[in-house]
Amino acid sequence: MVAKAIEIESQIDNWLENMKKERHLPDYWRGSLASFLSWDDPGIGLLRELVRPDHFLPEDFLPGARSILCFFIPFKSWVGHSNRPGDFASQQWAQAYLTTNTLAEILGEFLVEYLKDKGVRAAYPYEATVFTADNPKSRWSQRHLAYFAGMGSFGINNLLISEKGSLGRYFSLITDMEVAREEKRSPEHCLYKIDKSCSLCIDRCKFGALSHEGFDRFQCLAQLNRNEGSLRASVCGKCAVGLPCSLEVPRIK
Ligand code: B12
Repeated sequence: MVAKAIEIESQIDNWLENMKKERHLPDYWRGSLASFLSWDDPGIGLLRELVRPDHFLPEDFLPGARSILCFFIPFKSWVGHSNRPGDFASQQWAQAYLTTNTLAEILGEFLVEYLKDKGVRAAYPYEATVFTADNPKSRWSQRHLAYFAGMGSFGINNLLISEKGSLGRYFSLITDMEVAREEKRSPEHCLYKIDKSCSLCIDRCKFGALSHEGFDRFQCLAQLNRNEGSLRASVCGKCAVGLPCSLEVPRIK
């Protein structure tokens, strides 16, 4: 392996630090997490069942694909705290979302060049952000890929809880670098799934999207659209902030 996950993490962190200085950005991010997933991991075959029948396969982005580099850019606690009060998302939450999404594409191009210098071909899945209001599911699910790369477990709020919590954003690259085929699966991190000792995220959703009956993605999308009206960003995040799983793996009581 010519590039290790820990090496990629430091490349991401240095790049974000330079961007922050160059563009005088607020201090949004904690240190990133990265993990590689082998192209022939059984999880990849499941994506067309778990997400949507036309989910992309690695080679759709890169002929000769051999691995997926998944990475998580976690937000600092103040970003989450800013979003606690009220029913509408905070300006800071919206800005952190927009800035991180915009930079992620440029970061992706930087990593593609970085890997190219090491003789590795890579591609950035720009289509990952595309979905329609009638079917709010992507053809490249960053969480499910990161799950199969062992980066975390799903909370009852559908968010992937990494070792640095769920507060942040997941991205990925497809590469032709061979990686060890090992089934990495994270231990369970959601307290509700462990012993039903927490369902705060459900209490926090006031919009009929998240309940003990399940998740209504259309109710959720409707609230995101309401926020977009005032914040110019399709966000909410009330089910993600100020929770035991937001910033770390929750400790079992
Ligand atoms: C479409 C979309 C939406 C839709 C639908 C959300 C959803 N849960 O699917 C809407 C518009 C409603 C939405 C809302 C939000 N989103 Co959104 N969204 C996406 C997008 C573009 C695609 C998601 C997708 O394809 N979903 C597919 C369906 C199938 O996912 P699912 O129903 O949650 O999957 C469940 C099943 O698979 C189930 N399951 C059942 N059996 C099995 C078996 C196995 C083995 C497994 C693994 C799973 C499984 O477990 C999963 C979780 O419950 C991704 C970016 C990307 N390209 O991945 C961001 C993404 C999921 N969103 C994100 C965020 C943060 C939000 C919001 C908080 C808004 C905000 N930013 O303020 C809310 C939270 C909604 C919620 N609580 O689920 C983040 C989540 C980060 C994290 N820590 O997990 C993502 C990953 C963006 C990013 N780049 O980081 N979003």
